[in-house]
Amino acid sequence: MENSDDNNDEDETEWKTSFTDFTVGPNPTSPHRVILHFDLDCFYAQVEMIRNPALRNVPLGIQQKYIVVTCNYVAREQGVTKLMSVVDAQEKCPQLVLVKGEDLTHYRDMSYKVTELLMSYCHLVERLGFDENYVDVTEMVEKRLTHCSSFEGHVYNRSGVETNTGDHWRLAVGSHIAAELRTVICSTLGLTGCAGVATNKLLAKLVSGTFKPNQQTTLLPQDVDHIMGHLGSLRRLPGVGHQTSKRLQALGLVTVQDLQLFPLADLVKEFGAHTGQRLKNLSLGVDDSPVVPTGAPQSLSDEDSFKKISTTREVVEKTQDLLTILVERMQKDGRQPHTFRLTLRRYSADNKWFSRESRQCPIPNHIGQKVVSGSTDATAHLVTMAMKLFNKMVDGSAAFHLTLLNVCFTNLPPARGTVASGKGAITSFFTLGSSPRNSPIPSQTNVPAHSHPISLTLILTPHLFKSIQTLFIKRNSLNCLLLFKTIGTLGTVGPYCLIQAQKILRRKASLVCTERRLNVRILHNKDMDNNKTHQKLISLTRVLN
Ligand code: TTP
Ligand code: MG
Repeated sequence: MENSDDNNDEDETEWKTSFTDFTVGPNPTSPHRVILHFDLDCFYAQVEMIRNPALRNVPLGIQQKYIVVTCNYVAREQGVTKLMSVVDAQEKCPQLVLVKGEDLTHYRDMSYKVTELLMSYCHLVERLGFDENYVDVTEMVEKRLTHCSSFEGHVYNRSGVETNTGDHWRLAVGSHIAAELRTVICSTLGLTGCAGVATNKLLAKLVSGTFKPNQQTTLLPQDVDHIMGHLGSLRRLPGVGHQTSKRLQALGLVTVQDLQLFPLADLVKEFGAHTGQRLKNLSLGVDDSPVVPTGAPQSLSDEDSFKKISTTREVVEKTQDLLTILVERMQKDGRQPHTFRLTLRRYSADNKWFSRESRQCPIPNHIGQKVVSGSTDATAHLVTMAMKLFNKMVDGSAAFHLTLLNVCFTNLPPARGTVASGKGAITSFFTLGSSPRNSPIPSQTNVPAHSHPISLTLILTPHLFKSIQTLFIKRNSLNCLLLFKTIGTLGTVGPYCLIQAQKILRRKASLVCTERRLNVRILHNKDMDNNKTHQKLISLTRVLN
């Protein structure tokens, strides 16, 4: 997804920048990497259609302010597009049903569920915005003993159904894994999406939307020149934003092909050695960047844009509204923030999108503690801090015109109980059960369409989390059992049920544990419905949910 200026996911982008300076997965310069890129279909619209199935068959648009940020595919067939103005969309499609999409809570929650689900199959998952994830499945591919003779889904620029896999068996296996993961996402969460399969992140992202919706495409190395040569505008290159493309344009470069042909030395002169080389590589489809597992966010923020705020009273009110929600999110997260940042955007006719200014200050310990404990006066203290920062940027006694305010908690400690692996790698999620190393992804045949998953979520106290974490570290059956006994300390289930639960869970389940929550997701099918133990498990989930 391309972030709009008004999109509140600043903290989302910071999820992926946390641990970029070390290599985690397989060697990123290897030509044998298999990278998947997933992009959900009309994401916000799908979430709304799950919340209200009556919206499934009507043209649906998600409205933020005066813009339809996305719409379902029924609306797209009638000419509505993403980022169309509401007026234009209604003109194109008078029956368009509009749902307000300014509150991101449901989208954010679903977005994390998708990432967590992918992480329960492969530890190398990197989030990109709300509805995209990269997954490095190189190791999973190597571990599959079968060399596929055909590809799942489309193969870019090739029409033959049975493309000979030849040297590309890894990509072919990757295409099967992509299809299986799309099936799991659909059967578990009810979401469809597209996937791209290629040898690096850039190419996987570029190829994934070739056929939409709910389809997937693999790119073979011999077609890299073709896809790069047909991109057209430089803005199609992930990583080339508005500012960079303006600088490239000043050098006379408009298309990706222009950049391919432009001398590297001249790029280096303009951008420096690192960025110059990176731009050149991007234009050629070369991308060595590793898939960096997503860690806990390093900041949490919220913002709102508006036509005009020009009085101090309005600033106080808006800041208070934003902080009330942000403090709630911070409290759920459980970590104590140490820095507070206020960002604003002044109206500027000529440079509408890039005139943000920020000031930040430390959060005194007693206020940080109030935030975490959910104390009611935390917001009031923070508003006072915000106004001090505001006064450093704006002279409230003179006329001013703001179009955006953003409040942000930064300098968050790493999630407690994180598991270190490799050179300082931290991941706050860890999985058991359907780990890719232990068990295959349920394929389309063993996750029938009528199957429906059971999920239960336990909110963990620090003590419970610590016990569970210890048990996760050594994955053996004794520890599985202990794990369920630990859950049993909640006093709701007897040991017999736990043993049975564990047996079932080992067959078809994934566990994802974060510092605050343990998610147990059980993929089950009709056969299991008659099973007595399974019934017990269902009642267990009801009690615990
Ligand atoms: P996209 O993946 O760009 O769009 P989409 O998932 O709605 O549709 P597609 O089937 O084409 O992938 O963006 C993901 C979500 O992000 C989208 O549902 C709404 C939101 N969004 C914004 O808030 N602002 C934006 O500028 C865009 C493009 C999307
Ligand atoms: Mg999408």
